[in-house]
Amino acid sequence: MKTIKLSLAALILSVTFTSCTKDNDDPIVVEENPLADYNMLTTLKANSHSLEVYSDQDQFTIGYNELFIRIKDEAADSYVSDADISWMPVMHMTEMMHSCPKSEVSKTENVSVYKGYSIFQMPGNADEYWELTFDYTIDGQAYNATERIEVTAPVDGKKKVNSFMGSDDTRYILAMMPMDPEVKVNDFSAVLFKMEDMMTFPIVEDYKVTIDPRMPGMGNHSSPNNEDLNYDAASKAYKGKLSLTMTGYWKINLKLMNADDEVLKGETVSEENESSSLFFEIEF
Ligand SMILES: [Cu+2]
Repeated sequence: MKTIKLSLAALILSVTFTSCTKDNDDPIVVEENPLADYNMLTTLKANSHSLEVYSDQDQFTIGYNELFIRIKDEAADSYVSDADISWMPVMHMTEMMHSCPKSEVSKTENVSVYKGYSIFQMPGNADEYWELTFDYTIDGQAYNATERIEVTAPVDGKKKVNSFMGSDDTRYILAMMPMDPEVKVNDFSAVLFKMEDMMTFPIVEDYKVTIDPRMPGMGNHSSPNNEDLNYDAASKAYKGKLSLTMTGYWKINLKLMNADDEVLKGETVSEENESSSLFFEIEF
């Protein structure tokens, strides 16, 4: 993961500049974009503000999207710090509307950059689309902005999110967190939510996700030293280890268990049953 560049160089530059131009009352402050290494996915223009949404990815896709937000005050031509931001993604389908799991929007070490994540469970199409709404407060004044966004299936076509009904008649969403797979024992994380209603998706704590990575193209062999995903309260994610012994296509078979170790979804892989109905995919 990239880190957000602090504008230290810009600060030094502007101080130097100011001291050399005592005649000029209005020194130019050169501000480096702290998100220069990211892609700007969309800009919402409203209330004389531009809300810029950035990501490591080059588009909104189904699954886990880590997003960064900046608010530009168009009149002052500067970025707003100390805003309070909340957001709501809503999918407008032909028969209904629904939201998706998402984090709060929080501040980062750079005062003009805010961040959060959103987990889209399905892509838009010609008749059905996602809309992103921001409610934000600057200096006690409340604003909002809404814009339609394109949410696409991942470029590599691999499954990174599961939306399913558990054996307890609860609908869950389980998403893999982004990782750069390598031939080694990798850190591996996922986030789990339940669908309380169309608009509410709380995090599910203290369940367990077992993993069984297999290479279906090579006799469905597995790998040693995997560790099942257990809930980590600090990060509110499920964490474990994924062992990948070679490059290629891996199907990571999963089972979701509740706190009583009852299986809510997924099956054990065996000679007779080559895969689970709950899985992620990786190809590298
Ligand atoms: Cu939908």
